[in-house]
Amino acid sequence: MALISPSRRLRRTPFSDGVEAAGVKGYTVYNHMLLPTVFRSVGEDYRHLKTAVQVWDVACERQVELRGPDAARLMQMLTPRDLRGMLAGQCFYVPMVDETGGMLNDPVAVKLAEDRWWISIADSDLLLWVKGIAYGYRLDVLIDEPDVSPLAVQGPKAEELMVRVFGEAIRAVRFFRFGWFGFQGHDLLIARSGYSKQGGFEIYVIGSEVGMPLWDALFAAGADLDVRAGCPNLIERIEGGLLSYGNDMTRENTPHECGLGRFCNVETAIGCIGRDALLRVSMEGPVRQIRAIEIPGDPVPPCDRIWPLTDGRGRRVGRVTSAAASPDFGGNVAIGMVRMTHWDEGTRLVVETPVGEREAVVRERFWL
Ligand code: THG
Repeated sequence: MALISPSRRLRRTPFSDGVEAAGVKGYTVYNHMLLPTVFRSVGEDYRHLKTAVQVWDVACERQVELRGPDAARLMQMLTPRDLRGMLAGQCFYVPMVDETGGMLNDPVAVKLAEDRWWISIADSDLLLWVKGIAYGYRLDVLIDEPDVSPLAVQGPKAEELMVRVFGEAIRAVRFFRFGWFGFQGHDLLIARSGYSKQGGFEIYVIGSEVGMPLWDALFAAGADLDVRAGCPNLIERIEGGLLSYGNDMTRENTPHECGLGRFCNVETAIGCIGRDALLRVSMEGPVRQIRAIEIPGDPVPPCDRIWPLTDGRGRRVGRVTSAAASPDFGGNVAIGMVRMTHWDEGTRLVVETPVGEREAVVRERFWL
């Protein structure tokens, strides 16, 4: 494939110098920003992520900040997940939908205070939707994209590395909670979260000044832990069932189709946009849903377009939207959307890949 031409529109991050020095081999574009996709090879990065600790430049997980008296009200308008029980210091994975119930984003909501929230967005221009809603409803809230850049520390040795840099207190941070930690005179918000199933933390770095000093400190402290630069890993995230907005779901899908019904409380999320549409789909249930798909045999190429799923007789029953060869499961792991008639565990289907037809088997999940 050709190179990506750099320009100001394709934003660098506070950690880009470190990423380049570490020998990044591939990038994608996410929220108009560089996101590394591979350092050594996707397979080598995968094995290392599952055994050691990696530092990820995920600055592309941009924050949409809501600040002001109407911040909490606006936040509840944006998601069908009930936020009434959410405390400052918590993070919630929240589907966001339009008035038809179509997925607009699947961010992590970070509650800093009753009147101050961050929406840590996936790859869509959510800021424009949020500003439009606030303006249309004349809400008393300021909305912008602050200069905040998440740096993730992921892997089984992540906690050990974090303790060395931030102290023992980091151990007390629970899953999807955060605390404030000092580093060279800067306050950093650190949550136990991240886009892998290997455990770890996300450091929300405010401003760009402390980016490289923090990057360097993590590598200096973790030399004997074999800390390496890494990135969200395609194989590991498919195995873990972590969805990718724009790949596995779009505005065409409801949260229920995406298997995100457990993050929707349509009865109690009063005031949420799309509530009427979602009340219908949550009553009737979806007629297609995201499934883990196994594609036995040789490695398939990257899934950069829809791969149709058919039954044995050539009739269309769904699609595959992400796929990768998995060293630990053998064959290929994939994510797809499958019609109700064919979504049961063990159903054998055919997937049309760019390299020809392959067997596909519906799975409950890849992870345990
Ligand atoms: N961290 C932060 N921002 C993000 C992501 C992240 N923004 C973009 C993207 N990732 C948003 N998508 C997801 C998808 C899955 C999860 C988080 C963000 C996730 N899911 C867990 C799971 O499914 O096992 C836990 C969900 C839960 O139980 O609440 O972590 O990664 N800052």
